[in-house]
Amino acid sequence: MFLIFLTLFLSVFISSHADELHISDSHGPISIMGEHMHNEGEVMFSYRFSNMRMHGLLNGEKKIALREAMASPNSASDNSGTYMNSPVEMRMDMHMFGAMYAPNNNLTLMLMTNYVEKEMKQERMPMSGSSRFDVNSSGIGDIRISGLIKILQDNHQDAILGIGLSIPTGSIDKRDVTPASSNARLGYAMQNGTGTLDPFIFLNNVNNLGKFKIGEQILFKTNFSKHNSKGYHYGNLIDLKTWISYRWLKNLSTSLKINYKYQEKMFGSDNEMNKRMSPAMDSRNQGYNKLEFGFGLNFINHKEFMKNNRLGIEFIFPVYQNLRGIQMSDSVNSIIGWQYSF
Ligand SMILES: [Cu+2]
Repeated sequence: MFLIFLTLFLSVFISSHADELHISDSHGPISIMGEHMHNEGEVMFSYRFSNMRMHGLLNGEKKIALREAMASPNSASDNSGTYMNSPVEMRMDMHMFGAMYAPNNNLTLMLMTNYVEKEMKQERMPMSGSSRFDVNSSGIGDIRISGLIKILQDNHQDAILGIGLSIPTGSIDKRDVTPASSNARLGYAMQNGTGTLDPFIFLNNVNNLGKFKIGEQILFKTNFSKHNSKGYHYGNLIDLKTWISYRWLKNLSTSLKINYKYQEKMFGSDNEMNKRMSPAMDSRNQGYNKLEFGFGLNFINHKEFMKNNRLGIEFIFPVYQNLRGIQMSDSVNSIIGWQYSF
């Protein structure tokens, strides 16, 4: 992984002699993928680092205390049993690697993969002394390939149809030490992938109003292969984004993004995850409606040294969360990213 990154970086220094200057707002906020295409023969590499934090619990829309969560019925025992422990907080660091290539002006191919590092803090029920423990997992996530097809492109508007496939390269058998076992399979959120082949389709539109740009993206992701090897699959995902950006300078723009996400419930469950153990192991506690705001900045270097290298930063805040069952509540997600095309 490191070698790939090093190669990318070297290729930047060798080939950074494009004549024209690229413009800051010709790409959308850094958290959005597939919002631009490339000209024939162009290649782009990207790296994004995202740090996501979750803290505390929600039951539906309502805040719920850890002890309350542990006293709630699990879905394993006819609602008569409760949970033995509860998640307290979670941190996820994600390194995202991307490549784009345009074989012609009407088609851009995109490849994305990532490496995740996750940590979840849990608390045991009062009967077990309320002690806390951490579980960790890391590894490669799922790979996403997609094709971006030009629908319309002129001075005022840019419309793209994207069709893609998520390939289950991420592990769904991540394990760690817990008070109950020295080698327990971790909960759904701690796994690195979905375990299923998931096709997705999206429409992206950007309207160009001089220094302002307004964009929309509608994405729908579903599932081909039904249950994965552990007996479950994630439900459909609908992801709606709209953003507005303002170009202050040729090399600097800022953006405001609104993102609505609907994740359907989970189908099936992993038999090795004990639903009595934790809300995080109970497949009933999956799925959500979420609304987020994102504040972003795009910068593009116009100096000779590392010319046309882009830097994007975005901070994403949850505005509304309606979670299915008991789940951890999102707090801030920060993303920083680098992009370079030649
Ligand atoms: Cu690109």
